[in-house]
Amino acid sequence: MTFDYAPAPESRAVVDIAPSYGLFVDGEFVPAHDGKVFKTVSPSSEEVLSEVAQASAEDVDRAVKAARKAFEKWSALPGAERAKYLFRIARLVQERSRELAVLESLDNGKPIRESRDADLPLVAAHFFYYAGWADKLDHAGYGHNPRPLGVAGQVIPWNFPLLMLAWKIAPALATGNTVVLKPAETTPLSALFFADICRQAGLPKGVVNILTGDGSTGAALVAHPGVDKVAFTGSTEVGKAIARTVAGSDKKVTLELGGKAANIVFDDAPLDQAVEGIVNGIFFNQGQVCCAGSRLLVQESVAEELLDALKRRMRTLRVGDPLDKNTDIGAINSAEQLARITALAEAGEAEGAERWSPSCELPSAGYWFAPTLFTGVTQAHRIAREEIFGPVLSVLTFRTPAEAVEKANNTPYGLSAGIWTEKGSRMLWMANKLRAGVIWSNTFNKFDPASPFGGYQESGFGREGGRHGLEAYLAPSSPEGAR
Ligand code: TAP
Repeated sequence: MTFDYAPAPESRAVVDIAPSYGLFVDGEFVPAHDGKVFKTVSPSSEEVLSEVAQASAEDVDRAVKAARKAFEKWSALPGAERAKYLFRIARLVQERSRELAVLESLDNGKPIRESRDADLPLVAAHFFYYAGWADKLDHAGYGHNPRPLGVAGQVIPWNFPLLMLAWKIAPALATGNTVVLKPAETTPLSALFFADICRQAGLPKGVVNILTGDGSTGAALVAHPGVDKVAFTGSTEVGKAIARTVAGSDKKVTLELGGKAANIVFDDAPLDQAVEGIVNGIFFNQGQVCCAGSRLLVQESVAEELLDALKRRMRTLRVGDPLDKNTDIGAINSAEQLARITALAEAGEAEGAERWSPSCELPSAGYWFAPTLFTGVTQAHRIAREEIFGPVLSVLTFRTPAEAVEKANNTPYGLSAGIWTEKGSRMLWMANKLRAGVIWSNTFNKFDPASPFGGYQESGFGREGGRHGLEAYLAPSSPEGAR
């Protein structure tokens, strides 16, 4: 099927988007029980891309039952057999990565350079990585016969739709669990495309089910008594609601929530490199990244020099069409998110911080926010405390390493941090003192499927990625397996 509206530019014609999609349940695309649908819109043009089924509690029940039925055979398969399916999925993601990258950029608004060079390679890498684990679990300290938990109910956000799906589905399947996944309302398309890949890979029916819908679909999924494991990535507010829902049940839960990371630059840091790291830290994916380096802490003695260089670099950033390969900053994912960013930036000005953006023309249709820098920020300002989830950087200064630690840790979150210094001893000292699940040194936003990722405090609990990511989907099965 082709687009039934505006003529598709060349790069957009790479992927066929159907005018409507059903839910993916028990290996088939089916309409919602009550026939409800919603529209998914391209945030860069406000065009309707497709109409998607809205899953209700009945659909959740149907999908959980399908996953339960599939679980018996899937969990009984030897790990090496499960691995074959995961390897097949990984290869299909690679083969179809052009289509997927365009689809992701259309539905999410992120620059094609990022979806093509970051999201898609990481998605394939996750499936390859966990495929490699599937037949090794017996020998990796998980007991003689590690038990999967059963049906995993997974709810994901819109900022990395396909990558979050891979983080959730790959370890679940490798460990023998089956899945019901709900993508975010504003970015359902790549998950539905992935459902097609599951069919292409010959994955048994019911092992992966995709339910598109809104928050009510997610709430019904996490509350369903047939779900054994809940994996959630999203806001701290919804994470807390989910924790309350599952309290008292024996569901296992992992929550990946918000962040307010400090990117800390010392006076001995390679400043050019640090500028690139700061830009990547806050403008990658329009700053809609849970681990974004949204607070720049710079040592006072180099603050002026660093900020001059940063402003020069920001002037070169190109904001615009996500499908243009030269674009650095794409569209904000939704009108609601744009309103949230706008309100917080206005609060920054109202509270007395100094706002600066390079001059840049923003397209008239779609949701856009210019890259923005705030100086004169104090720890009391909302822009220093609250997650903005947009291309807005708050700059604070410090004099001593101890002061940097105190300011970096002055947040209810604890997901990530960055340190820029030439001194190895200082890196290690800082890494010990910072309360953050992930700490980067002289780099930022570096991801690897073999590394665990997750937070402290209001950033959630549990780890995804690496060997730790398997544990969230396994139960010890025998006394020797118990840890
Ligand atoms: P949320 O509103 O929390 O949405 C996340 C997902 O939960 C969406 O699929 C959403 O559906 C669903 N949902 C909403 N209400 C629900 C409920 N009561 N019960 C169950 N599911 C529900 O977050 P968002 O606005 O999409 O994403 C932004 C936030 O996510 C930021 O705070 C960001 O830091 C955080 N985030 C964290 C991480 C990690 S790894 N820590 C990664 C990405 C994002 P709808 O889309 O239909 O609302």
